Amino acid sequence: MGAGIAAFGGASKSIHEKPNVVIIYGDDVGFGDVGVYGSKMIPTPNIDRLAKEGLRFTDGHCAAATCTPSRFSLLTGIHGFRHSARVLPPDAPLIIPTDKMTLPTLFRKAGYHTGIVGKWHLGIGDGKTPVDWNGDVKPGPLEVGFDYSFLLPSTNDRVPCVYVENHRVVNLDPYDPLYVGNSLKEVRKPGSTQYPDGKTNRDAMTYYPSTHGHNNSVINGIGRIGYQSGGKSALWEEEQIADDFVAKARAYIAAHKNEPFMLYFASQDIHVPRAPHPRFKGRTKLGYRGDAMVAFDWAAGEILDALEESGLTENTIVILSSDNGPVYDDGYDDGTTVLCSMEEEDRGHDGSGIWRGGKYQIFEGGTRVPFIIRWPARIQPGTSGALVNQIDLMASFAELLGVELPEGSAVDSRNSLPAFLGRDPQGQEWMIEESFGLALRRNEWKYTRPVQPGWPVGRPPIQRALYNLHDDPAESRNVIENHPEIAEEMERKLDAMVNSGGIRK
Ligand code: NG6
Ligand code: CA
Repeated sequence: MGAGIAAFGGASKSIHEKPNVVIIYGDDVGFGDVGVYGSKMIPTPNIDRLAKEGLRFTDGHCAAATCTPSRFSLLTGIHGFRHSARVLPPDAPLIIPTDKMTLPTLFRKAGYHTGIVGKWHLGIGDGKTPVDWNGDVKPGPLEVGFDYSFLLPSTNDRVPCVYVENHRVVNLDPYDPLYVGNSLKEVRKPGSTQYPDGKTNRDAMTYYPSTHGHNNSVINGIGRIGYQSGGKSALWEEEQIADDFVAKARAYIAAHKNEPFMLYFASQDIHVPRAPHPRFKGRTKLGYRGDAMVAFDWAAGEILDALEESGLTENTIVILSSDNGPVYDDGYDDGTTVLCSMEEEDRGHDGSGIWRGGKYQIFEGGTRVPFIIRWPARIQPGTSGALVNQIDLMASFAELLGVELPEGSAVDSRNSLPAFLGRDPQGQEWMIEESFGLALRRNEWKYTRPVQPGWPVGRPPIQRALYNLHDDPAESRNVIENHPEIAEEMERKLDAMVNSGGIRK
């Protein structure tokens, strides 16, 4: 059991109680977007408080530099590249295997109630029969271990722009059936509300225009990826999404305060189209993106308050992190690019902090994200430089809760519990970073290599390179010529990790 709960049996009453777990997951929130990680232009008092009361990692990672593979790895303990997990289109089927242990089934096995509120983006449906958006919308989260689910099914820039609670679209009018597809033809059904096509009707994009793509169905004045018809009464209100998710999370916490629970709270902030509630507008000088970050911080604070109101603060593990690094123009002309800088020029705010690059990129900014764990009963507040990754949460929770991970499940997840509890300052020795290619980390070294055969080429294309992050955090000097033996060793190790099929295959 090592550092697990049983090892602490008898010490005090609270130790016998299973801790609740709440994962607060930001979308496209970068390392440099949080006050305690160095942001000066975005106030994040709630996240800063969480960090002060918890353990803040400075080398904490999501598994990949985009959403779907990161979330896939968080919930399965498997690298996205093993399952071709890429950013999914709106009508994609469920990509989480239903026959493997997942993060929520692990918690279920330990006697927990499990809930998800927020963005899913891991597909819905079996891939054989089309999803019936007017009937039972499945298989989805309930089929891979969640007992309760309130979803934004894809992303906020993709259709359908409706919530799904458990198996049903919320507020759907049966006389205005909902259809979702990849072409206008697929969804042109008589009797269902038709939305303007952004390609032929750019004026319909009244919230702000799209810059590239995002010009299929225009809903709430915003062009989306994919086509939808019907479901008018079920449409979410853009500026209300954060409040809707917080209300559902609060209700979930209140309803389950007397049993152990695991809540995965996946905010849509600060993903495009950024549409913070009017009360957040103008709270920063960084426009929609900065204000959306204030909204995310507010939501985190609401969840901390909800835990406190239910008397759960002491024995709840709160993890706050993000699914990938920052991005400015991600398809809408919301003004961000003129207000922020990734690194070209100092405009006072850099979403990836001192790290290079961001979302979609193999540079550190792609996966090195805010990563904070608070557990007042067991974790000493502080800062840790340990190398940790969200993909290792499954094996770490398995260790903590005394659940055995079956062969073939969570094949890439390694026990990092001592690091997560603040007792191991090193963390993992080796760690894969994924984007449109792979990188391997070890101590100060980072080895990157070009795209896997058959993968889309990244922006910018990945080089075979070796960086020393200690001397060169900006990844500006490829020192592969100076240290060919280190690069070769890392390449061999990376090949072995990729080709072995995982540690629990
Ligand atoms: C990209 C979209 C981007 C965003 C991203 C997914 C275009 C041109 N860009 O394909 O706007 O939706 O996918 O973001 O369509 S993520 O955070 O869910 O990975
Ligand atoms: Ca994302």
